[in-house]
Amino acid sequence: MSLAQNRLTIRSRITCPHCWNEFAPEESLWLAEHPDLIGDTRLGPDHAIRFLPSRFTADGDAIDPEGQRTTRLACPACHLEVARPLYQIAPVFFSILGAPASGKSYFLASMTWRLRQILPTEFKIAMTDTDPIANARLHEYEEQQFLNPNPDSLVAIAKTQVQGDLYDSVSMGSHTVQYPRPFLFNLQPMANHPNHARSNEISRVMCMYDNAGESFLPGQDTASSPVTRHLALSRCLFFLFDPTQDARFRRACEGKSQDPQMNSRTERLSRENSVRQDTILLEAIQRVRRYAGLREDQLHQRPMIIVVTKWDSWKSLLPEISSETPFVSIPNSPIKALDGQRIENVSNQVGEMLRKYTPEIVAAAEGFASHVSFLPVSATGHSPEVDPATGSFGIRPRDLNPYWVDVPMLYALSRWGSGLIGMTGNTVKKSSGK
Ligand SMILES: Nc1nc2c(ncn2[C@@H]2O[C@H](COP(=O)(O)OP(=O)(O)OP(=O)(O)O)[C@@H](O)[C@H]2O)c(=O)[nH]1
Ligand SMILES: [Mg+2]
Ligand SMILES: [Zn+2]
Repeated sequence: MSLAQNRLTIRSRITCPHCWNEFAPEESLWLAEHPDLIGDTRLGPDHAIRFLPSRFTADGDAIDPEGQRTTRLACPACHLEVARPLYQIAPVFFSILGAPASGKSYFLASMTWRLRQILPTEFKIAMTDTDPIANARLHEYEEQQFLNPNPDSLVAIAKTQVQGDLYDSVSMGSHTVQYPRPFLFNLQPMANHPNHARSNEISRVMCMYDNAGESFLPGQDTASSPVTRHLALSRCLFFLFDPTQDARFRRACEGKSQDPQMNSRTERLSRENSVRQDTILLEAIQRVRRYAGLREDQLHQRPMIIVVTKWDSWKSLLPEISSETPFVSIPNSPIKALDGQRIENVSNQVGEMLRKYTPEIVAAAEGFASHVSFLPVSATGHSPEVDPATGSFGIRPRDLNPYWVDVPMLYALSRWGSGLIGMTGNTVKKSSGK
């Protein structure tokens, strides 16, 4: 088949980042290029026809029924486009879950912005958009927050909706299915990375989603809206726990936090915000068990990181922890390593704090995942203020000062990844080759 004739190394199985169906590369459909070939059975009249080709160019690209050469591929099940790098580089899925307003979208935007800067400079890893169009929403978030031409104006990332332009609708004949748009990044070692020679083996396409908190509530993931099925594929689950939504944390922070989210909530507000965070966590655990076919008593052999968000608002509870970056230089090496000891120390302290105020969260996580860490992050480094124009919270770009927002992902990539990032005691060393 043509794809195999292609000079590129082709993976034997591809996982669709939209519908998570697994397929062989030769089952791929191609997108017609000819302008007359419009109207796809699954995606609708505005989309290029998907077809199984019978003619190919010498380079292994397909030729559409009108004779035009095409390079774009699609999943045979959902017909959505599958970016080319997924045919060559192994994917690694990460799930970000948490209650509405726990800080998922801010975390994602701040994390990807920060990773784009430090992965090349500190760790000699190139991070590029696998598909810039698919990542457009994240670009908007990053630009609004970090490249805003009006750094004094109040801006806000909108609440993530359960439907709309973050989703693709696919017609499956009798019914329509809504899939969340993935955010995809290529992570590849640069020429001066010690494992550059093993690039094929250690590079990854990092794949994440921005779900609405409501989608993690019981009954909200359905056959027609299977928006959280990535949970089962996730290399590491990031559960975002927001202390400002917990009455016990709010009480403990009384008089010690400037953040309006920490103010004791009026009865109306607390009723509106009555999603209990342990409900979200337990429901996510049930879903992973279901999708991954685990028994009730089986530990999931994947790690979970409890990411404790909005650190700026509760940092007075653990004043001895410093928010400086936990990176260390490696002698005679251009790359840094993560300070594993320091990160684990912080994890132990944050874990103890959660055990004190919200023991049910810790118990649920530890009863499920094979390894649980507790990492604090602040996506903004600053409390939001009420925007008089909208009545909702906003932040001034000038005030942004994220801390540790990249640490959970770096830690996951380092501990459970492929050799892209090292950790003290387990640094990335030049391999003897294979
Ligand atoms: N103090 C503080 N507030 C934050 C931080 N990150 C987010 N927030 C606030 O938390 C609120 C919710 O953040 P989002 O990222 O939109 O929450 P979400 O989890 O995406 O919520 P949904 O989209 O509804 O599921 C916003 O009003 C932010 O201003 C942070 O690091 N510190
Ligand atoms: Mg959101
Ligand atoms: Zn698909």
